[in-house]
Amino acid sequence: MEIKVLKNVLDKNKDQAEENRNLLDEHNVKMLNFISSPGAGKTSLLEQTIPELQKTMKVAVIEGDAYTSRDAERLQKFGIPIVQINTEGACHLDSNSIRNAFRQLDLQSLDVILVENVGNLICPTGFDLGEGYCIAVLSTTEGDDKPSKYPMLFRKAKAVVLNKMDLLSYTSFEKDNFVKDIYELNPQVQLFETSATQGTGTGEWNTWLNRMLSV
Ligand SMILES: Nc1nc2c(ncn2[C@@H]2O[C@H](COP(=O)(O)OP(=O)(O)O)[C@@H](O)[C@H]2O)c(=O)[nH]1
Ligand SMILES: [Mg+2]
Repeated sequence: MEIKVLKNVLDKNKDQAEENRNLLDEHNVKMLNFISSPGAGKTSLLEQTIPELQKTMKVAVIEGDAYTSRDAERLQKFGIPIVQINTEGACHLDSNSIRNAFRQLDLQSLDVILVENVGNLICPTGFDLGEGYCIAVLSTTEGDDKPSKYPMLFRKAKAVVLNKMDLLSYTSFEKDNFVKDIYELNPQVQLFETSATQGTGTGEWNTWLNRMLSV
């Protein structure tokens, strides 16, 4: 019985995600779902990404957070539409909350929606939002074993951004192990190394992203 209930939840989510995807296609809007553990650097990466995308595209953000609007406040400086979703403790966004967020946006006027999911390496991965691609962010301070411990995310990601490269030498993070595990899980993945606070490595990331969103 319990299994049936869970399946229903996931089926319902999947159906709404497909509707979201169709709606985005109709309006020619691309959507990316940024997933990481809390503090890996999603918002910091968005702070490096939005001004570059803004040069050629109309960007909006959907911010997922358990309780606060702090990340949305950090992004206000870019003057773009931002919709905050507070999950009231839930550990992931779902496709219905994204559909509700769309109602606050003028999809016709947009080119790309960046979704910052709730910080968590497991739950957001099971809930399709209707995004085109999912982007995984991992930081060097979290340990090189995380891809093999949380394979679902790293299998599904179109790109993995290894952030906090400026701290690499202060950690025991073995980059070779990380790279080997990532490519074993996902041979097609795009891999980037950044320091989002220092703005290093973000040029390659932005170039790839711009190209990917322009096709
Ligand atoms: N040293 C360093 N700190 C970073 C980097 N990226 C983010 N941080 C810091 O890590 C903390 C969490 O970053 P944030 O972007 O809020 O992570 P989020 O929870 O994934 O959105 C903040 O204090 C950031 O300033 C980085 O590349 N290097
Ligand atoms: Mg954040």
